[in-house]
Amino acid sequence: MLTPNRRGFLFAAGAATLATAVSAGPFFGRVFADTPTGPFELPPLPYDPAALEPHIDAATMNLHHGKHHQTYVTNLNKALAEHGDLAKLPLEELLTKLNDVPESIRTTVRNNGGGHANHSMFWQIMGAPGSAGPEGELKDAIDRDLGGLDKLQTDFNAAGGRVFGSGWVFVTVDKDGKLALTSKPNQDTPLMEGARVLFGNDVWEHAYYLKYQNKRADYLKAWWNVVNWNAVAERYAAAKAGTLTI
Ligand code: MN3
Repeated sequence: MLTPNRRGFLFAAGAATLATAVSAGPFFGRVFADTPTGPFELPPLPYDPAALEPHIDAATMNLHHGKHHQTYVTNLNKALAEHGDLAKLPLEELLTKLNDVPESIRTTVRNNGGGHANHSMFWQIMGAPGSAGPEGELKDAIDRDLGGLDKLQTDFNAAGGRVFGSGWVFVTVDKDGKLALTSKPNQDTPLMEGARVLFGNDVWEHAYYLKYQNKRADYLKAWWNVVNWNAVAERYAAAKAGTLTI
């Protein structure tokens, strides 16, 4: 039998679930009363799941966002359910304090917190094909620090090809606007070193396998068609202003 307290909790969680359902519609069916619904939440995709076709298919986007990313959020919230002090931290701060996270949940927080940060960035920096290339200060920085867009794409794709197993390729940006190329295994992110991510690409098989099967190089090449350079430029400006988070 449920205790009154437990019942009270379930009622409160139910109300929260209803509120979530109103704002996030399609995710309603995956929220359960005894699963914490916060503090971290799945951000909605900023475009239709089919918007990136033909380069990234809608089925991949639906699974990737609605299942994979949702699972990182759910597991992160579960791990932090009894660690209110850590749950209060902004994600980018939590990820720089992994050494302060209890050993019993540290790997879970690293993998799922990293996964939440990486994917939140990833949806934001993509968009419908046809974005104009980098312009202005962003273009200047790419020319200065990464040898221009053609060389960046060649080097970035090569780095993505070298990731053994699952991981990410990133371009980081510092407060002076300086850019650098790096890659990370699993769901690790430069945020864990206190750095900031300008943009990055997911080279886990779940990001491309439905459409590209084992041809990761084809996915890496096609992905540039859906980079939203306006969104990247906004992140670049935020980094220089010191306001870029995840
Ligand atoms: Mn992914």
